[in-house]
Amino acid sequence: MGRVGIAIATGAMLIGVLGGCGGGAATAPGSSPAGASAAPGRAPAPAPPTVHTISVKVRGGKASGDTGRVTVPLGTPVVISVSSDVADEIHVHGYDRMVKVPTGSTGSVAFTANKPGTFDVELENAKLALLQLQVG
Ligand SMILES: [Cu+2]
Repeated sequence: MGRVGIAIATGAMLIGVLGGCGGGAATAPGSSPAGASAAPGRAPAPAPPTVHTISVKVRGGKASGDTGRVTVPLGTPVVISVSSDVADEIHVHGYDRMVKVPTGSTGSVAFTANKPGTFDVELENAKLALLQLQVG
C-alpha cells in the first residue's frame, strides 16, 4: 500500500518536471549567439536619418538663405537656424515651436518633421515669412 502510493507520487513528479522543461527551450539558447553575430551583416541597418539644416539670415527686415519652399522627407530631423539683427522669435507653424533669437544672434529650432504637410516658418514679431517647410 505504502509503496504504491510513493510510486504514483514519483511518477507524477517526473511528468511534471519533464513537462516543465520540454517546451523546446533547449534548442534556442545554443543557436542564438551565431545568429546574433550574423544579423548586422545580413540586414543592412537603415542609415540613421541625417539632420536637415535650414539656415536663414535676417537683416533689415529681409530674409535670405534657405528661404522659399524647403522640402524634407517625413521623419527627417530638422534644425532651423535663424540669425537676426533684431531680437525676435522663430515660429514653426503646425509644429508650434517658438524659439527666441537674441539681437544680432542666432536661434535654432530642432524637431523631427513627423507631421506631413506644408508649414510656414515665420519671424513672429516682425511677421516676416522666412520659408515654407514641406514635409512628405
Ligand atoms: Cu507665427
